[in-house]
Amino acid sequence: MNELLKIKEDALSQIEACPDLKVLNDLRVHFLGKKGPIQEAMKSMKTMAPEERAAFGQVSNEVKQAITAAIDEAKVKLEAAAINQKLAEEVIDITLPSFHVHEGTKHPLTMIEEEMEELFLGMGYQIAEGPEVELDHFNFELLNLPKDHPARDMQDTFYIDENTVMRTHTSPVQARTLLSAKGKGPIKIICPGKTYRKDDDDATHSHQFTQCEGLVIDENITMADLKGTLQVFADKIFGEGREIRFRPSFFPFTEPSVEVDISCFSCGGKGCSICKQTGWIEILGAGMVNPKVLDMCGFDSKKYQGFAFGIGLERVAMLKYGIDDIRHFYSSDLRFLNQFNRKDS
Ligand code: FA5
Repeated sequence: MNELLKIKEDALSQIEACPDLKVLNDLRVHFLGKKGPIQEAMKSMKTMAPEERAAFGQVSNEVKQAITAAIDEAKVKLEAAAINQKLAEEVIDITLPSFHVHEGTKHPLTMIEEEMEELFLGMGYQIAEGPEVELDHFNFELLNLPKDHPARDMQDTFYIDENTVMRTHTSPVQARTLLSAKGKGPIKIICPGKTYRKDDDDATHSHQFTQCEGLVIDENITMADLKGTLQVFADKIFGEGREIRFRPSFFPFTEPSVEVDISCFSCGGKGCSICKQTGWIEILGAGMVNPKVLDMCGFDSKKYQGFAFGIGLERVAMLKYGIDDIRHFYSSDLRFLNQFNRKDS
């Protein structure tokens, strides 16, 4: 019994003097563990008389409980002390000058894209998406460009394999949207997105660029609807008072097809260096959806007609912001990008 009480006294004084949680844990293992002094003392119970054994057992339990309680209490104190010490060490000096955090700006292409989305959503369009790694079937064949069609040369293509390409334009989304509508109009979508062509990079060409496709399908849609829509687009993006004109062109997926020019926003049509003295700037390709495309994509071309257009967004941004080289968009040069702070535009 005396031995037990001595163990208790020894344990309690060591626990009280314990400097940190690690030592406290070592004390717990030592005093309460299987090879500890209490267990050792309890071995003598084997030789005790039953009443003595019961009394000894009771005292040893009390000693264990007292040590456990002292350890728990010390643990709470030491934990609090450790937190306080950590907080004291980590005091924040609020007088230190802060790091300057540079505020990002939106990329000019993102700004144009968002402006267009806002405009067309306001006119009841929906935004469609399609894959950038596209099947030849959607990029060409369903757009009336069968294999070996000479018009395929109009777009120099990155082939992944015989049947898979990096999409050369956003027009495959037309085919995908028509097919998923299962022959039932109306459809009004735009699709902004990345496009790829094996063009050599220069001031006006990039091997990766951005287009925004537009597609409207319904009964009784005419070229006048296309012209009215593009007039609204020109007014909104380039400012009121822009005139637009259609020039005959060719795309296999539209018939008739047009190139669309807007009157020069810089000289108002008189002629300047931006419009190469013509008074007009070409901004997009468009046309009435070729009935063959409608038929191939499950629409009754006798009942439905529609128009489509494809705008090069770098071209629009270059004109709108007076950017002279398309490569600026992809250089990640902060001196260029920081000029486009949305708050000022
Ligand atoms: C097309 O891509 C047609 N899919 C557009 C279309 C859609 C016509 C729907 C009719 C109906 P085009 O190859 O002309 O057309 O390209 C459209 C625009 O993409 C061009 O006016 C130009 O602004 C831009 N573009 C084409 N190639 C490049 C290039 N390498 N770098 C930057 N912009 C380019």
